[in-house]
Parts: sequence; structure tokens; C-alpha cells
Amino acid sequence: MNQVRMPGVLIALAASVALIGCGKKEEPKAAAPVAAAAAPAPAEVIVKIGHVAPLTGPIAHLGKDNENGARLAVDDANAQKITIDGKLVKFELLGEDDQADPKTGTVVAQKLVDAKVAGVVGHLNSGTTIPASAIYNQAGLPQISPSATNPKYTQQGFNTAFRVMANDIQQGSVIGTYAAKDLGAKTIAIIDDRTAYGQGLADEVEKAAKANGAKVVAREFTNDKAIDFKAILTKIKATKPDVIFLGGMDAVGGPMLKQMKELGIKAQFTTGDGGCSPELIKLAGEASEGVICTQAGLPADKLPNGQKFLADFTSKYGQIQIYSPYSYDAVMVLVDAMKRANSVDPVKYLPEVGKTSYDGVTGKVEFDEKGDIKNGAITVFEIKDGKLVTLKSEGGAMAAAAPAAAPATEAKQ
Ligand code: ABU
Repeated sequence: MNQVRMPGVLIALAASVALIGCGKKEEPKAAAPVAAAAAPAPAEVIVKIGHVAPLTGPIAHLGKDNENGARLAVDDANAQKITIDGKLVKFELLGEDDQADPKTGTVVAQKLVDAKVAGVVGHLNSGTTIPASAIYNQAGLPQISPSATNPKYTQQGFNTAFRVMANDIQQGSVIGTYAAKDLGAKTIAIIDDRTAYGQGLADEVEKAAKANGAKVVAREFTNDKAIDFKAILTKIKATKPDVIFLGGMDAVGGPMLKQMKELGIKAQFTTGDGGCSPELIKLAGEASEGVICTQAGLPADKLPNGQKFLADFTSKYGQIQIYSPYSYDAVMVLVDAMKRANSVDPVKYLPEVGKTSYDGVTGKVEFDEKGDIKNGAITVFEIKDGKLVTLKSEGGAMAAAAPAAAPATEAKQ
């Protein structure tokens, strides 16, 4: 579908604001007498990159994972001593907590606009990313979500909205088809958490399961803060489904799995990327064995640049949850666009974001006309012996393999 991606109404006004996203320029330090003959150091410019995710509440562990991925990218970009328009750029990450709440999401989005960030990586949730995207669009600020998978985010015609992973049309199709064909489910019960992500993905799974011959025998819902699911699970048990699908996050999936076990429900549990995490295994313990879940991307350990990212991230921050490789790439895509535009001004570098062709730690990043990643991949996992084990991947474009002897910073660019 060809869709016109409209700039925000303020973008034209913002054209005159040359320093948006830039901090105070520092004058070159006066040279010491002994170094008088040396070339002066380039002036330094500070470029703020906003990051938003829930840093408190039930999925704070995912928000921190996202923020740490972005922080590692900022550190790596700064280590490269990047010069743009003759100035040495120092990137700074401005992290905000949206509590996974749509209203708070818009408040912190405006805070980042007022702080004159040059671009935003976030938000984590579709339910916050979508309303916040209107604010970034009005300000003409590039926004890249590393994890929001609801298709509506990039269907609004905003030329500022991008995502670096496959969306839930693709993910729902893979899960629904997998349930009906690979698992041979004749009947499926579907639960969602009434968030933009959970409900949207559940709808796509329902479509695909039905299209492949499975019957939906129950459709129940909860909310993203709930911890007691016995009432809906008891209703579902009576329908004797072959498969249960949850459209929700790991904080809901963990206790739900435990309660399924307590109620003696034997149905195969499936869920999407929001529940496909080490945290789910930690929360559910043994009840997570055999869970089938998907992630919207290729497994990082199978990607040419993924191994180094995994090593760097785990040595600095510990275990990866789900999306930190994507927030790392999202920052690097903004930096790469600034380099190609030779400008840190969003008005000037925004068009370059759309033209991205970047070999990231999550694979090749290129965007279609809506801002969705081209060749998005979905990977199906099974939890075996307390670990996420890859079953299969569909779609996706690999990044070019990094040269074996390349210095660390070059390998990522
Ligand atoms: N993609 C699942 C988690 C984030 C979201 O889309 O709400």
C-alpha cells in the first residue's frame, strides 16, 4: 500500500531551529604553549537522544533492558569519536519512564521534545508508542521503536515513525498458522490483556488460526497488571482447547502458566514476543517447560554482528531480556542517518532515516514507505530445560558478516 507520510505541521517552522537536539557548543580549549603548533581540537557538540520505556511497574525489567541497549549504543558511538559538520559529536541518552501508561507516555514525549532531543528511541509498548508518535511528528522528530509491534504505529502517515522489527500482522500470522499446522490444533482459546499490543496480536492470531482450520473455542481478556487468572482459566478449561494463546507480556504469562498447572490444564501454551523472555521462565519456573513463543526478529546469536553485541551487553548489564539488541540498532540508525546527512538537525537528517541501509546487530535495517522494517523476521522458540531454544525463523535479512579482524567499532557500522 502506498501511503503518504506527512510531516508534522510544526516541521516547517522548526526548519529555522538549527540547533534542535544540540546542547551547548563548547569552544576549543586554549592550547597550552608547548602544543601551540598542534591543530586545534574540533569544537564539540552535544546531541541528546531520548529513550522511553517503562522503568517502573511489572515490565520494568524489559524497559531497563531496552534502555541498556540504547546506552551501550551511545557509549559505542561516542567511542568512535564521530565528527559531523566539522564538530566532534558527544551523544547523551536522556532516559524517561512512561510506566507503560499511554497518558504518561504523552507527558514524557512532550518533555523530550521540550528538552530538544535530536531523536527518540521508544517507546517499548504499542499502547504508549502510538499516542506519543503524534507528539514527535508534530515536532518533526525521528522516532524509532525497538519493540512496539502493533501495525497502527506506522499506519498513521507519519514520516517520523519507524520500527526496527516485524509487526503483529506478520507475527500473528506465524503464531496462528503454527498453532493450527505445526501443532495440529483443532481448537484454540485466546486471552489478551486489552493493551494495543495484546489485543491486536490476539486478533491476528485468531484470523490466522481460523484461516488454517482451527476453531476458536474461547476468547477471554484480562489486563496488564493482573496476577490472578483462575476465573478465566477455569472457563477456558471447560472448553478443552488444544492450544491457549496469550496476547500479553511475560509479567502476565508467568503467573498464568503457574495457575494453568495448578488447575491441571494440559493445553499447549503459546504467546508472542512480549512473553518470550528469560523473565517468563523465571516467573513460571517448571510451568514454562514446553511453552511455544515467538520473537519479532532473528535470534541475535545467529547473526554476524549479534555475537559481539551479546558479549558486550552481558558483560556490562547481564542477561538480555528481549529488545535490547533492537534499541541498540535504533540508536545506531539515528547516528548513521546524522552521519550521512552531515547534520544533527532533525529537519536535515530525518529524510536520511527513511533511506537507511544499515548492517545492525539484529540484521539488515531498511525501512519501507511506512517506516516498517523491510524483510522483518519472526522466530519461533520453545522453552526447553529452562532455555529459549530456536525452532524456526521466517523472513529476515542478514547483515553482512563483519570482517574477522575488524576493530570493534567498525564491525558494527
Ligand atoms: N511487541 C510486544 C511488546 C511491546 C508492544 O508492542 O506493546
